[in-house]
Amino acid sequence: MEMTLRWYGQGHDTVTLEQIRQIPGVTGVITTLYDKAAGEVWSREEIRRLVKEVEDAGLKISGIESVNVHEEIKLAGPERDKYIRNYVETLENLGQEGIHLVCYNFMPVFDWTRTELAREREDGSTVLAYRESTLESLIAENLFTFIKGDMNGTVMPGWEPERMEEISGSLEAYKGVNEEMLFQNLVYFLKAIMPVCDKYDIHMAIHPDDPAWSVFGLPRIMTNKHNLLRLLKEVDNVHNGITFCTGSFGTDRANNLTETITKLKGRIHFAHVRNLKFHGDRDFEEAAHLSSDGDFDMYSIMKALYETGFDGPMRPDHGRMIWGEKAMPGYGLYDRALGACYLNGLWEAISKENSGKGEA
Ligand code: DNO
Repeated sequence: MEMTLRWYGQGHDTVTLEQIRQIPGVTGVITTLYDKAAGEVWSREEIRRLVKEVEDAGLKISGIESVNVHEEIKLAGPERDKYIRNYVETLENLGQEGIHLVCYNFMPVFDWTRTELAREREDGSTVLAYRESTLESLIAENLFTFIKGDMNGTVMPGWEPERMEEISGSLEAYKGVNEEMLFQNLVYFLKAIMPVCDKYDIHMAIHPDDPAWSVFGLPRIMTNKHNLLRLLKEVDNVHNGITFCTGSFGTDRANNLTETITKLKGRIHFAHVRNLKFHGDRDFEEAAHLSSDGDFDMYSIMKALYETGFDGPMRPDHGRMIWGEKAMPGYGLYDRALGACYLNGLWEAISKENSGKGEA
């Protein structure tokens, strides 16, 4: 396992590479070319510049999150093959620059969805939260306006103003697209990109839908163990894998995290590990990483990853906003640094127990 932190790039992130370098045990970043629109080709020069910037700071790029998938591909629109060719070209360029992990999602229109970005907790920290009844009281076009005041001046992934401007048209385009159609479009996409992934040994790692159910009536498919396993089987290539995100997959309390990790053995290429605190079904907030602060048993999650031989990058996921920090909600430095240390501590203990060196 390699501990990493997500970094949005200079000019987009309030956190610097120098700060990340000082978190003990963090050796890599998960990053992206944040200005790229879905469907645009990433050139070798742009990728090389990013690699150099990260390496000059004493870190490495452990993977890309995300290379976004154009809606035409998700919709099987008339231009899907053109956008797949662009995606393949980007993968080719990433492969040539030594990058072997790409996280992406296949959620229509919206990426991850929350109804609050700064819910205040008892200790004064703020967290992201989701309440289904709030979502149901809003129309999709208004969600962005509802939450944007709490973005601390940042542009959040999946909530880019340009994307929001097109929202009505995008929602309209999905009328008549059901989950099976979306699933088949994902399979088509994966089959088309597997040859370039094989050539450069690029692990594709799909992110589960967040939350793990349909929002605003849009189809969502990466929501449960059955669908994840079905996808792995339909495109049975080790380069077709999963980003196991506990905080997304775990939003549905029927999803058993440790059992699913065990079933996905060998196909989890990237792990996002965080905790949730539930106030009811479909009503939760993002807690600190520590087990006692939320409802997940983080020790068991880490143990399941360890026992299945997980050896990819892991990152602490959304953190609380603490100590007066002003950053992109979920992506401040302080609480994610605490999360990285805690997860590294669990991992050290589990490794030592398993190598018989655990006794004091
Ligand atoms: C939110 C993230 C997602 C994730 C994408 C992957 O904080 O977990 O935006 O990066 O869904 O493509």
